[in-house]
Amino acid sequence: MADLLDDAAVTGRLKELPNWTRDGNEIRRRVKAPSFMAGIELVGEVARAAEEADHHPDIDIRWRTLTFALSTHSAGGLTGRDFDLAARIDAIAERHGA
Ligand code: H2B
Repeated sequence: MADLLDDAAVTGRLKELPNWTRDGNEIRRRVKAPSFMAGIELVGEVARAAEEADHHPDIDIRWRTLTFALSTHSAGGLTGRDFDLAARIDAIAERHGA
């Protein structure tokens, strides 16, 4: 099981991910896609990355605004798996012009 990160480690990892903010046991990022369908395609690609990592974000879709939230439920907080997937979501968002 992935190790829970302490506050200092979370702060350190967040410095590499300026689009993400911490909200308690989660990190979250809002993404504005160029269109609704571009957002849906972006979500599809995030879903494939999530399956590959066996780690899954909560996803909120409102027209072309997407919110991704990550937490490691089995560890009861934030682990390296959340930050690794966050970096992948950033790369996917960038490729989709978001
Ligand atoms: N995703 C997230 N975000 N947190 C988890 O703890 C988690 C998950 N656990 N995806 C995984 C699946 C677990 O259920 C499987 C068995 O590895």
